[in-house]
Amino acid sequence: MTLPLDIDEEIRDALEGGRPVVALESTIVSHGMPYPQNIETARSAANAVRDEGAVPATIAVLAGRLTVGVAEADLDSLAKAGRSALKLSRANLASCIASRETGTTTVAATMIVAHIAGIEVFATGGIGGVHRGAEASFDVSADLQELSITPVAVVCAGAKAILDIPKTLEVLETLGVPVTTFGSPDFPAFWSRASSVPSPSVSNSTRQIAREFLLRRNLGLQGGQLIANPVPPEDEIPAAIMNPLIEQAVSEAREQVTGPSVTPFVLGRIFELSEGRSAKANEALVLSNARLAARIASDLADLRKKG
Ligand code: PSU
Ligand code: MN
Repeated sequence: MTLPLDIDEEIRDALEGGRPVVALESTIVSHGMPYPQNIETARSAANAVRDEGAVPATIAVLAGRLTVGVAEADLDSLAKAGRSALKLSRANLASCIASRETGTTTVAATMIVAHIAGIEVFATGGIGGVHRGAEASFDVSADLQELSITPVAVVCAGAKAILDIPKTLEVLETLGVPVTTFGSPDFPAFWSRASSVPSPSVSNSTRQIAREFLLRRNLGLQGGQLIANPVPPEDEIPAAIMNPLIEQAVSEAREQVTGPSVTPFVLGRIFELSEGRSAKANEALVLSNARLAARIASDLADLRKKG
């Protein structure tokens, strides 16, 4: 059985010509932000990738077909579907294809599809991780395991404080996933640049990050790497403002939801509780990540050309 895979022509050309391509996920669109901010952010992220000279490739599953480069009209439908869209990760990707359904891809599923298409760099907002209270709930995102299996470099703004950041970094270390923060000593906490948790490694050079990616392939080390890009200073929201809202959202989630619904529920409640205040920061950091990912992809394309 052949895989139902549609790669947009511009993306296919770029990949065949060794030009830089950046994958973008779609669960952030359906489950990460409300409409219409979600579609606006998705559009600006794609434009930000183009501004830096790379080709954007938004990934989803449309009527059972793996789609690399979702067209504007389809992306708009996914944005409007919101949380009624299927949220796809490693566990349910194949069943969505088998039943010819439509779904949006999380970080884990986007990495899998990007790798199949030959895309090595991916930009998102925040990754999934170890949830607060995981010692009781065992809720650890499949994103972490995926980073240890699939060779894609993922650029994010750290992890939201809905997660337990020290535990998330511990698990990444156990899994052998390199974590590099771009230009700052702390692993960032999404809305805030600082988390008081030191990053396992720090870099100021996209070229060095690209070189590390290639070396890991040469060493035969499986898995990807995580690049954390702190939110731009002018857009950050102090932890003191966000923390009480996060506490409330997490405690409501504990009483009301389990499983894959936890992250979307908490993200939605934080948006409501902050009355959209967090939205501007969210959009700014996604754009900043898209730009950094495009620069890493360009360096990677360059290094590959030089051999
Ligand atoms: N964190 C965010 N925004 C998001 C997500 C996480 O700040 O949109 C989404 C991503 O798609 C991520 C997924 O891969 O949630 C993780 O879900 P879970 O914790 O159920 O693995
Ligand atoms: Mn979970």
